[in-house]
Amino acid sequence: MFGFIKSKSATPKNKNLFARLKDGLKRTRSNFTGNLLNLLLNRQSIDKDLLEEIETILLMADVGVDATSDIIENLTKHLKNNKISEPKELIDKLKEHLHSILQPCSQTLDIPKTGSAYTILVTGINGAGKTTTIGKMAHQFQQKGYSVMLAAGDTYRAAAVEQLETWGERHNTPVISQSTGADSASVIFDAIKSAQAKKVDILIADTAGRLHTKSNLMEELKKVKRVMAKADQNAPHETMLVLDASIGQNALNQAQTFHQDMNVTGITITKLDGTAKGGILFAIARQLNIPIRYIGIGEGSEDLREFNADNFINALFENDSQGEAK
Ligand SMILES: Nc1nc2c(ncn2[C@@H]2O[C@H](COP(=O)(O)OP(=O)(O)OP(=O)(O)O)[C@@H](O)[C@H]2O)c(=O)[nH]1
Ligand SMILES: [Mg+2]
Repeated sequence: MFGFIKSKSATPKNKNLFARLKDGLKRTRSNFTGNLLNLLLNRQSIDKDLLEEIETILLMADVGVDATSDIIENLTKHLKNNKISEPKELIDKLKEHLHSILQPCSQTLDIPKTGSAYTILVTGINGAGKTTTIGKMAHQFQQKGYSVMLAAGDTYRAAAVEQLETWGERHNTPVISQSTGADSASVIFDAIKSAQAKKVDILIADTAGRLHTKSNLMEELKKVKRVMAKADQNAPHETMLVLDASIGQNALNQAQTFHQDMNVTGITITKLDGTAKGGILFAIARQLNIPIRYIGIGEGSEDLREFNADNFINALFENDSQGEAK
């Protein structure tokens, strides 16, 4: 039903993963796409209130002002140019447009397995989910056959090093650390040198959480980046920003400031399982056009998913009979 995005025949494992994605997104499904579908399936005729109601649902779901006006404009044109009598005929158009907003940002990390220490610098505000995301990513990369090393670059928060070391022990991943209070840039520099010497495929560096509005802390992060480039002129290969979806539009402000200061090359959006504000992905994609690498839909290792626009849209819209597109 309402599917324009082709689903390949789903294996039981894919079905299970897709069901977990849908379940992880259930609050956004009910608040956002659930409300849209209710409106379009139950309304008998198209009037000017309908577009206003669609607009309100989009704004309430944190899709953001710009993406919402694009969508309403697109629907208005579609209504003008086509003979449409029933609201439900708008569903595919809406789905298609939402998909087209996310599609350019649907780019997974493509890392060569050459033992040349591809470095990922992970940044974001306090509690966004950086350290947890690093632990999950490390596990997934190892499962794909990459060798991984972690750098405990959060030398600020007490127990941050231990938290990363616990993830390291869980999956047998080496962690390079110094004591709390050490210089973050020097820990990460040493880690790059060690990863190069050991011919590790991927080095993931944690950093301390910091508010994007604190300029001294952002300067410190820029210094980390400069020092990394001394160990490898292409490092960091990926500057990843971790954003907590549950803060809605604030995530957009954070992303804009981090991007100005750090030239972010990839985004991970966490905690989608606990929020109805999943529409924030559309706002971020529309506004920043930076690849969304992963989404977090829970606390387990498998609850970090490579972001895929087809799967995300299908999971938001489709009924239980449809499978994963990938
Ligand atoms: N439900 C849910 N919880 C998550 C997700 N990602 C992270 N968390 C939880 O969010 C909390 C904070 O995660 P951390 O990884 O410690 O966050 P951080 O950004 O490293 O925090 P600081 O180091 O203090 O800046 C932890 O309790 C995580 O388990 C997610 O996708 N879903
Ligand atoms: Mg942390």
